[in-house]
Amino acid sequence: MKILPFLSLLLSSLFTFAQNAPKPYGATPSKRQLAWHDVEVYGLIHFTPTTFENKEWGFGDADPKAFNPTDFNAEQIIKAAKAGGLKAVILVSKHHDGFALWPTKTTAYNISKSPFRNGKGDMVKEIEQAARKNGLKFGVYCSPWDRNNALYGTDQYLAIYQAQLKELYSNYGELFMSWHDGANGGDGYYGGAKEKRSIDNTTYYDWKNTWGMTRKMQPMASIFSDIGPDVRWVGSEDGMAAATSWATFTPLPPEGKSVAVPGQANYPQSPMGIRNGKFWMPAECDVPLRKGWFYHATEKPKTSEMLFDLYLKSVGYGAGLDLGLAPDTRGQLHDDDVAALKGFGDLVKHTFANNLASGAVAKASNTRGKNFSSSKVLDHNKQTYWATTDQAHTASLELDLKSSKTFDIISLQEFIPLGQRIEAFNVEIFENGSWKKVYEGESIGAKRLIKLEAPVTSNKVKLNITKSPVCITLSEFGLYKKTS
Ligand code: FUL
Ligand code: CA
Repeated sequence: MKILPFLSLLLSSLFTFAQNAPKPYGATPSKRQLAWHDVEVYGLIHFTPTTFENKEWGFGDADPKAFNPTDFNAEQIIKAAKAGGLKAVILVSKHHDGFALWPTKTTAYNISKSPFRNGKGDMVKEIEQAARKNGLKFGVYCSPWDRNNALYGTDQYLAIYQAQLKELYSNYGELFMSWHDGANGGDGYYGGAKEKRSIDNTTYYDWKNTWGMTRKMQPMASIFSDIGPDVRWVGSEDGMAAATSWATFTPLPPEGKSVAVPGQANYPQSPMGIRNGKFWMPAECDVPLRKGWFYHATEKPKTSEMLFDLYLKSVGYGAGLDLGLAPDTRGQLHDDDVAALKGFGDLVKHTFANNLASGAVAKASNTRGKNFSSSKVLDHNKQTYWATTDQAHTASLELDLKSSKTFDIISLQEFIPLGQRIEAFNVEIFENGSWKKVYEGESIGAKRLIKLEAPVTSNKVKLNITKSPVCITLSEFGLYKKTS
């Protein structure tokens, strides 16, 4: 044997051994998207002069003096969010009314013209600091549509908008998200013109270069819009994705148009995503805690049970839950909101505190080897995972729970750094001497929470993966009983 081929054989087998992990499948998440997936539940705070006008969309003509919270308390808002289990907040730093909550150099229509902190305040800073102090991440939403700005609609406005983003990206630390919406153009104050202005949203905001700035200045900020690029809108403001949800997506233009941009896209696929879509682009389910995004005394927050249900239908379908928080005219969250958040946070915390699969023994029909053994689904670590050999595209994983357990939530997680692989599965429980199917589904992804109609009791549970284009990965398999 010649030494060279022998050496290369040796090297390549060593290499395969070290690289024994499955090959990635399809589009995979970036580092910033993986960080976003970890957040799961976050908040979107709306608080501008619009709050004091009791409106949803300020026209852009409110007197800055109207922005006068009687008892603003960033810590109160953040602590309530934290009790709700939110891991981050996004502050609407400028909404469609154009009022900037920080002392920007780009427009006179900003917080320095209000009585807040005698014109010396910076609400973006106060919220940011309170968030960080309490261990929450921070992000911003700066509305591209600006109903106050005299230059809106002209070719001079984009530079103003970009300068606003630049200030927000420079002065408030690392942002976990930069949130951009598609509400564009229409009537407004526009420096007193009080007219209707329309823009061509395919070109006006030059998203390619605008988001180029985001990438450069805030590389860890996931960019949200109707069409991603990092996180896509789920297509409604109801707070839920589709049960079968793919994190992959290819933004498509609406019928009759040639490009997809925020405010103009094809939305029917947004709740479910697109299997084998070009990009990893998970969904964000945004929904206000109350009926509107802004505080209105006549509205009530959703109950904690409703919020838990939305959690199951967003985070539990591999998406993120972005909950709208609306401080009242004091500049605090209403007691009812605080209670709803706390109730929701407790439901999630207590339900998922007790994994009934802990201490079980996992047995798989196929395993890729020691580093990918079935026990990896029970180690409470989503970085470790069970995987099958390259040839095994279907497999079963049985949990011996050692004693009878009663549960009504099944939690499954794929190892998403290698892509979303599984296309069909079912879950069986062992009951009266035979296996009984309790659930059948398609996608798993970052997290799949299955709420059974009624609790079941069993000492053995089996997951059957019945369809996958490639070998299987599974990070975690948990069983829970919802608390009340
Ligand atoms: C939408 C806006 O038009 C609403 O006012 C709100 O800010 C919501 C979160 O996004 O695009
Ligand atoms: Ca694991």
